[in-house]
Amino acid sequence: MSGEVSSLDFAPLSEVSALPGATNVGSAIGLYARQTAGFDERVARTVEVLKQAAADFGPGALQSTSLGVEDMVITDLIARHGLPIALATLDTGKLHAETLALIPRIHDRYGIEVEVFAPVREQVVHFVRANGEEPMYRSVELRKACCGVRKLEPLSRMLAGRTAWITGLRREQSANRAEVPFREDDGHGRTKINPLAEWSWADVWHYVQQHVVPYNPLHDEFMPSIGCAPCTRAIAVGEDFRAGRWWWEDSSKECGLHATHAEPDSPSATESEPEASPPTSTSGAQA
Ligand code: ADX
Ligand code: SF4
Repeated sequence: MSGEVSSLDFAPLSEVSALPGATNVGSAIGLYARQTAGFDERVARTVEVLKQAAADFGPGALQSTSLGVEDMVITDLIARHGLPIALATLDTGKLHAETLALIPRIHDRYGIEVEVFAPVREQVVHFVRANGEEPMYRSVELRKACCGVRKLEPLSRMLAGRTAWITGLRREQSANRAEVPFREDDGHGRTKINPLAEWSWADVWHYVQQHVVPYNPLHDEFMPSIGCAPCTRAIAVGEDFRAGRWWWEDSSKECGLHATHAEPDSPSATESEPEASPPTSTSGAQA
């Protein structure tokens, strides 16, 4: 599992998964963990970015964790280096049980509380009454409206009083994210810090293996990018990293949390729209 394999830096997920030596099928570590050239330097730069965030923003800095594997790596680094950075997550009400189970696991492992921000109940009730429980499949506008109620509104409360937020964005994740810097203006008066910007998928899993970082078991089921349950499926061989997110859409596949990296597409909607053909999930496909 170790050994320097420099040509694999930033390889697409499909190539990484196809490598000889990917023995432990069914384990994301077995499939993806590789030590590639410059790994230790990338870790060192990430630690510097996190330390600088703590120094520059103090209690104004917050780790925004989706509880996905990248965020678990960042949490491990925060804990390992004793950085005074708080953690918070957005519980949309549509997350997998496996995702939510990481909140107590983080506490058990690191002694850190994750503050949970949920949508406003009345807004959800109103939205569901107007549009149904799963309107996201009917149009991009309705999907974004759901993200608005379940993610963006709680995000604004989560970030209130904060000056910087730390995310797990990586350049390799999608074309939209190819330019992600270590630090940027989030367009709403805060600094967004992306300490894993230059990490590859192999780096992430190598770190998880090295440090036995707890992670969502859904990653072992070919879900590299995990969001809400109705909007996430497993990916198939050769598919992009984010192919399992909003897979029925031909859109920039962003929910608005990271608007600066999304294409400028459609606005929100709150009322019902005509039904389109239902999506078919390839859930369970093998990567
Ligand atoms: S998303 O915009 O498509 O949902 P993605 O799942 O790739 O984003 O996650 C990118 C980063 O956004 C995560 O590393 C995390 O910092 C933040 N993020 C995404 N979802 C959440 C969430 N539910 N709670 C807190 N932060 C989140
Ligand atoms: Fe709603 Fe799906 Fe957006 Fe989650 S990802 S808030 S379920 S549309």
